[in-house]
Amino acid sequence: MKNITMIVATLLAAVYCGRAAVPGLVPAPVSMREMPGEFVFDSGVGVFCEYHDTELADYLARRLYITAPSEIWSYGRQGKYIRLAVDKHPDLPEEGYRLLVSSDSVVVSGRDRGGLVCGIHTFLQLVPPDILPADAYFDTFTVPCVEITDYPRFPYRGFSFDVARTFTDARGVMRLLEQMAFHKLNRLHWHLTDDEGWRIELDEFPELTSKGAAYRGDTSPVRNIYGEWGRKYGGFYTKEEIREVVSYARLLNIEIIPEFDLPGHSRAIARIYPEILCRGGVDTTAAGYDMRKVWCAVKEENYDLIEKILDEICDLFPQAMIHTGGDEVPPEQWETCPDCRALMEREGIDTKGLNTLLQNRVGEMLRRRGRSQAVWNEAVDGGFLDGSAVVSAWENENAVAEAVKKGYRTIAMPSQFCYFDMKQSAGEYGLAWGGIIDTRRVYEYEPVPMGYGDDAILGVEGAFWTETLLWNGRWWMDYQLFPRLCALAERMWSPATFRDWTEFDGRLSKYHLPRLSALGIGYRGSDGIKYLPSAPGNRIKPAYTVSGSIPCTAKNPYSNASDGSDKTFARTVRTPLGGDWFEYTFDKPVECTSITVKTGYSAIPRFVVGPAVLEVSYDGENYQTVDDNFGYTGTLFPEKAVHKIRLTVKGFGNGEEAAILHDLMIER
Ligand code: TNX
Repeated sequence: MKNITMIVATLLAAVYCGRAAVPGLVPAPVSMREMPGEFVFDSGVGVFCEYHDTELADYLARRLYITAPSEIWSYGRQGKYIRLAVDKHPDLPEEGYRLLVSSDSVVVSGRDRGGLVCGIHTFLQLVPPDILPADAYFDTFTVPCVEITDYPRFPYRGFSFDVARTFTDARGVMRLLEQMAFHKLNRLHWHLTDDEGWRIELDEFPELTSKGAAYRGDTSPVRNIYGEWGRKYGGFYTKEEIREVVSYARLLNIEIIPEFDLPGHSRAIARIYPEILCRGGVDTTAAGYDMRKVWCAVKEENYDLIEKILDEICDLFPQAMIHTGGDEVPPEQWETCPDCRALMEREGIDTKGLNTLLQNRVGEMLRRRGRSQAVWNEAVDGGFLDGSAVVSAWENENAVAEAVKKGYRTIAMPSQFCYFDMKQSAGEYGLAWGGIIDTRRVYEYEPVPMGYGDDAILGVEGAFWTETLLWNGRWWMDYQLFPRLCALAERMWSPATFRDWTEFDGRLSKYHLPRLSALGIGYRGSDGIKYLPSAPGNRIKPAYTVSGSIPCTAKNPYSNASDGSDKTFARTVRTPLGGDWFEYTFDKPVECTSITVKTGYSAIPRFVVGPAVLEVSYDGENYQTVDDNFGYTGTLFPEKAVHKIRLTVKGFGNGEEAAILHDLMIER
């Protein structure tokens, strides 16, 4: 009998221990033992912490809808409880934690505060997904008894977010922070400046945000790009908002690395201060994609200006690292500047060397302020950058290997695996220059260059560039990030040996995607269908024809906008001007919940129809206005069966040589 018990116990241990038993945590923990029994949460359960800083206890209580105030822990407590602690755990690496769920208590104990935050988020993945929505309320729920010991593979687990190309307000950034913390990411690389926008308010230079580096279109001095002609759009963060974001990030164990991108990608600031350019003349190009401008590397006044900007940035971001760009510096502007050429000749360097030289000066400014510098990999192409610099290696895996070889603290983020503005399959929206990147490709990525150990790199970073976000709308960001970010989080956190795609994919769909849904996060299903928080239902494809006042090209006729394919489009032979019109006529009036009209080229959002008036007709004769400031896309929620939809162009049109129309997106 004893033998049988032993055999059963051994078998159970085999089932409960090790990889096979991991019940759907993402990223997978280093070790987890399931135990019999469960913790039954009821209204008597409170959250306790062991030190006087109760903010994390309050945070967890809020997430679990515990209304009783969090308390400081005292030994000898009776009853059920959740206890948060920071124990030194000398055996665990930084940000490690232990989580013990037994039938009468939950104890999360971090090696440090970061470890505690990671442990709390593991616990939030153990509760039933129903508990996660912001408006959920449950008297009782259960959590399986487990013992977890966990710690990260890399100290730097980052995500880079471009708010310059398409602005996302502070609330949207805080939503991203929550999504990052849920996946144990700990660095937000906040891309705040670029050719297309300057998003950070500075006291010394209020014109940067007030005068138009933050806004485009309408009455702002900077004309529009990315389509929405005539419509004012954009935005910036006030200092107060930045402080709020920084403080929320700190709560969630996320350090923010602000990026002031220079010397390239500087058109927005140069629109306000043209004197920073080599040839100080006013930038007369009205609009267009990717108009890259470069700071003159010689003018001393430029360095004074950079000092002042860094003063304010350092004041707003108390943590150590500041990113100063250095990527994609077009050489022509320096090559044609007599002063820059003289400097290059004197120093015996080319434009790459000049980039490194400039970055070294900027790095020196940061070190004087007690800060460290991060740069894009091009900044170390032209010579030696101070050894303390961190290199964000983005161009390809070779750039990662090179930075490691040169001895820099390196962040691996090759675009071929880590850029979530890339398409997930051939027929979808998104860029493709880095390749088509599906979740499996991300999951199977190995960030450490061949022949090196894990400590050769500081960590890994995912990135979302937003040239295409404006065109596609807000939901698209969720769609591009999830579940690819879950896969990358596993590469950042879980041991290198955990690499079983089938297991991960199963864990994702069985356990983790339901959590994302519960949190209101949209994602791409493996079938390519978008699952959105607002659940638009199924797409239908009723027959209709498209016509207009301008002929289309032979290659891209109107019928391309009604052929049932999102890959084809109709393209007019000339620019649409005020009074031009386009019409979608259904063969039979269609009953549906929504119709989305999409215009413009999908890879780079140009050739939109707007500004225009979008109208609907239910009887085929009379029209009602849906949107009198249509830009590139618009959705109508019809009251009855729709007969026709019309777009009438306003004002000066889109200012480009053509307009592009896509199939309607119709939801049942
Ligand atoms: C390259 S990543 C860039 C960005 C673009 C991105 C688009 C990097 C340092 N430069 O400016 O937004 O490609 O995918």
